[in-house]
Amino acid sequence: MRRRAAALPAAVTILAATGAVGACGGPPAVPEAHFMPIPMSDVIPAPLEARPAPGADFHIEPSTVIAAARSAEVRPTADWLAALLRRGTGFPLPVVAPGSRGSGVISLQLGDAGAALGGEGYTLSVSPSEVRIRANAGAGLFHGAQTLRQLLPAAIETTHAAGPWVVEGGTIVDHPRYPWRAAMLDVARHFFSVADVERYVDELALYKVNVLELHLSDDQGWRIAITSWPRLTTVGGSTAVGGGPGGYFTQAQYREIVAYAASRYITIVPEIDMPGHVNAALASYGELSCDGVAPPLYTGIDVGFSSLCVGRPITMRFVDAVIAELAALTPGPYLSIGGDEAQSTPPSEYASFIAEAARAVSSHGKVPVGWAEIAAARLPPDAVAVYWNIDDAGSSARQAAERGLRVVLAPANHCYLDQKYDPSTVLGLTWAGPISVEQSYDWEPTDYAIPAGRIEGVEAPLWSETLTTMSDIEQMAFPRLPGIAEIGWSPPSTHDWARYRVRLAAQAPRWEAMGIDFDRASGVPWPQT
Ligand code: IFG
Repeated sequence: MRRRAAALPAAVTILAATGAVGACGGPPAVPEAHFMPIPMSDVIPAPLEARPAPGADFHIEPSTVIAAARSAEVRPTADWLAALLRRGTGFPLPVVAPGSRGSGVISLQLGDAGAALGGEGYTLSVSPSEVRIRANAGAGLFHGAQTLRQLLPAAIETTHAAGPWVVEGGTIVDHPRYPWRAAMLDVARHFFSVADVERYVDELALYKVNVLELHLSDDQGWRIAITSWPRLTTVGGSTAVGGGPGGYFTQAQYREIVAYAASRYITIVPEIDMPGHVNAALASYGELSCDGVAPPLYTGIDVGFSSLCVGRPITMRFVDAVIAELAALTPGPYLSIGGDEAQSTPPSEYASFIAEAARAVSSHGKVPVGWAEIAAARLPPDAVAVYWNIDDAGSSARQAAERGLRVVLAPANHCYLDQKYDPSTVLGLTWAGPISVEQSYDWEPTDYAIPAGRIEGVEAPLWSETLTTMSDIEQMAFPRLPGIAEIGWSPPSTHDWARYRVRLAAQAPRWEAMGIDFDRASGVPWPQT
């Protein structure tokens, strides 16, 4: 294991390396305490291939430039990378036309990266004169930039920090194992602001997550304005679990979130949960309830007690109107109809409702997504089923695969970030937990007897019954989310808890620099602060 400079201020580390003064100002430090760049093997998710080239390190200097075309495919990454590096180093780091020569170039190159890399893969080559990220598409350039970011000291996440800014020499060839590497955020039980959602998007981007499902409606709240059904938000969005003020996204705010996520190559999948989990909608429009009476707003955390009145004409008019408006606001290809825990919907009517709602999604140009129970219904072949309910021992996942659906694995006893780490965790639920960091990492999508060709990827849901702030989100998502992102991206051969826990611990200085309120959960050798 190559020694790595501890999280000392870089200047002190440099002095220690020269032996001029000891790391703490005392007698000269032991000679091997030389400045060491972050090793490629530390990157999370683990890259497909990483070949360090000792001594071929690249130094970002005041004279360094970023060479990138101004095309739509390249500009989001060039602008994002320039902003990060300028803020961290204080250097000008101008973005210049590609092909610029001279030393100290960070170049983003699009095209001819090899078909094996697909649209999300990249190569990263680091030599003393150039850092080169090459990819077939913008997403690959952006993922390469996240790897470059992780190869720089954590101080790059702060403002005008002291260098040196050294990137380990060598080459990385990388592309994801699965196309669907998702997080899910429940903004219905408790509402979160645009700023909170966009901060979470930035945190997801660091680990190459490329899908964020937004759980926009539930019993306790409806969180997206629907023009043709305004009381969904004015009434249905007016409260939350615990009786707080609730809230909702206007359509302009939702568009802002979607655009921000797209600039980080993250696709938003909006979820309107139905036919269950609909008390907020019923409280807004009594005509949607079978007895025609609007139930009171609900601020508890029970599930399974509400249902749309399936089979009634107004119900499908409602469903179609909501899906039509949401599809028009969503540039991504997917729209989720939820479908979970419909315990108050007559079982004989569940499948026909789901089939009709899925047809509405298709008719508005989107691919239906839902929790894996939807596999009971007739669905279009490209539909996506998200497996979560460990109480069915994987049967809903297998049924989805047998019916030709694409299956995303989100087994609640590994992926539900709303579960406590251990009994002492203040936040979180317990029904599928506790979920230690090891428990969240130590599983494989292939553990569920689903044909490999049916596995679309993984998802890490974060339900918000017990969460109210961004800090709460970060305490539950970090440090467990990066491991699920790694399972979705990296080759199974890299999947080793004993080595991963050390790589995970090395992320802590970066989270501290980013101000992420992560939980110093047990089982991980966190650096001493
Ligand atoms: N199950 C419910 C969620 C949420 C969760 C909390 C799904 C698909 C338990 N449905 O997970 O609404 O309450 O862990």
